Amino acid sequence: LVITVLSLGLGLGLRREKHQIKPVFLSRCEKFSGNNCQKIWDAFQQAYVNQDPCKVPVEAYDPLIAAAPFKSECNRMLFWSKTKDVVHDFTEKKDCFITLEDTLLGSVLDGLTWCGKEGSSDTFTTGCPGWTDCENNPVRSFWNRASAAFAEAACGAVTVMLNGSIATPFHPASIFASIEVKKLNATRAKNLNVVLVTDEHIVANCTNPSLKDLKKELDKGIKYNCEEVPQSQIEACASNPMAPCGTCW
Ligand code: C8R
Repeated sequence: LVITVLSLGLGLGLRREKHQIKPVFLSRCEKFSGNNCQKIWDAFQQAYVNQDPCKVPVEAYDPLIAAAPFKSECNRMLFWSKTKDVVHDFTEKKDCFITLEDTLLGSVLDGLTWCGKEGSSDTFTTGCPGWTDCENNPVRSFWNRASAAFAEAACGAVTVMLNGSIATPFHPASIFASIEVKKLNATRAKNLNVVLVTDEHIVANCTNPSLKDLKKELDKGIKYNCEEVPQSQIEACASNPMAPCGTCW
């Protein structure tokens, strides 16, 4: 019995440990040198602890963004919508582009779920509202706030990988359409290069109506360009260490 109780307790403890967000946050954060990760954690937590998890506004993360601001990486910033896997396969293999997940805050929080509760100073990772359960949930407000700050920092030629296998590659409800495009500023960003990633089933090409909307929504002065690129070509480029960034596909 003693052994059973002990191993049960240990099992539960380990399981609880697995769901703890703070050690994950800190260890991912420490990979970026020159930061005070405890201070960044504190700024993160204050956004949502002790609050109704459906009432966390995007501004709640302002102190977090201030604690770990985005650097402008001219000509290297890459946005995406519905192309996460191909984009990160590419950025992992080749040092050409910076996505939000390559920054401290993006990499620390990628794939995580968190929320608080009124009357508690804890962080929870289960029982949190889903993306569409309520608009002002802690995870959605974070990505909205971080995406806005990341897009505001964009300069020079900006690239976005969109999905040519869906009917509306530039979807109004996406973060790219609803937040990032609106934050691209012509005094900083000079070009928007759309890479429409296609597979055997091309559903949308560069003449897609949603892309006309994208072009129209751009701040005047930002030059628009669109190219259709097969996913296989992007993968081949990612796997070729000799291929230069500019003329990779
Ligand atoms: N961005 C948004 N959402 C992000 C994200 C990110 O960097 N990183 C993660 N893990 N997520 P989508 P979109 C999660 O619909 O809406 C930035 C969020 O939990 O394919 O246009 C990034 O800079 C969210 O549920 O794309 C990029 O340019 C989905 O992934 C756009 O916004 C959003 O995936 C992508 O947002």
